[in-house]
Amino acid sequence: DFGNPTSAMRAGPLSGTDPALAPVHRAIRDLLYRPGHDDGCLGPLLVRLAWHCAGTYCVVSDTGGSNGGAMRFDDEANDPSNAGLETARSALDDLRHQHQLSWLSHADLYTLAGVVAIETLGGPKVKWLGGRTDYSDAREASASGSTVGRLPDASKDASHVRQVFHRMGFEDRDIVALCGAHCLGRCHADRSGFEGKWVRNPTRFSNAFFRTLKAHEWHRRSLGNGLYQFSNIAAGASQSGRGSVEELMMLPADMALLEDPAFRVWVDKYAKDKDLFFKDFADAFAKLLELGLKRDQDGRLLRASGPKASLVD
Ligand code: ZEM
Repeated sequence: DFGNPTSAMRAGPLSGTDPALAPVHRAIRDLLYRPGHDDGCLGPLLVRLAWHCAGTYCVVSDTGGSNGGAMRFDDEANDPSNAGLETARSALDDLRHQHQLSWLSHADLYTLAGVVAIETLGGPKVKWLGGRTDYSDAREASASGSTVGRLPDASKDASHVRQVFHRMGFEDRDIVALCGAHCLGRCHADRSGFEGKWVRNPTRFSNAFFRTLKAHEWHRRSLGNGLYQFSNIAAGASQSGRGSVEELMMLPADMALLEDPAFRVWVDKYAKDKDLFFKDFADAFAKLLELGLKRDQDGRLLRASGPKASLVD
């Protein structure tokens, strides 16, 4: 059946090692280095896109998740949590057009791009399976109810973080591992209201988020928009003191990982053991991208949250 072009067209690739995906991997890698973008790299934004596509999943109602590509339509596109992600979507939509990838769903491309970015920026290989289908229009996308407001709020504490990730079906160990993705990229005042980067090199996937979290004394800093974040530089630090230190930041929700004793166990382990972090992150990120997708032994979708068209009998 694998060799049957009709079924391949309909179902898309199943496995991340499908040879048809090699040029797609290359095209995504070529997209990463963008002189005009933050730190010259689109990778962190692509990782955030994949996470926000999948992180709307709810285990109880079996709604949300990456299947369907709902962020292409207004409701999810306009969720304030998704501010800034249109840049990532339009870069991938252009890529899909240029490389004639109509056989690959947007939902597959948005998740695959995150996986390719993580690996290219020095992170672990994440297992990825295809076969997601797209909602055909906004009506279909909103038919199963809105998922707006389901992503975590950075200004909140450990209990909020647990609540949101439990809704997806994750436990403490996965939660902390997933948050290690804050080794990549930045916060933007005009998107989330927070600003700055977590680690010194924000285009290299590593366990630096955990090492940095533990390495500094963090000082609360008000941002003038009602929000506050944490800085490695004290408010009163002299200009000469500042000169030699690069300013880094943590969100209140990042600090919760340090302050909550059960989260802290994993922060300590991942700060010490990069291989353990890479393994746990790869497992948790793969699980994130599969939320809502039920497959048979061969990887074919049996059932999926999202569009009805994705049901396979
Ligand atoms: Zn993030 N994240 N995130 N995150 N995130 C931001 C940026 C990035 C939270 C959060 O509020 C924010 C995960 C978990 C959580 C990335 C990946 C992953 C920003 C900054 C905020 C506010 C947005 C802006 O202003 O541009 C919270 C509260 C989280 C959990 C408690 C998980 C899980 C991720 C992936 C596995 C990435 C890569 C970025 C950087 C984006 C960029 O543009 O550079």
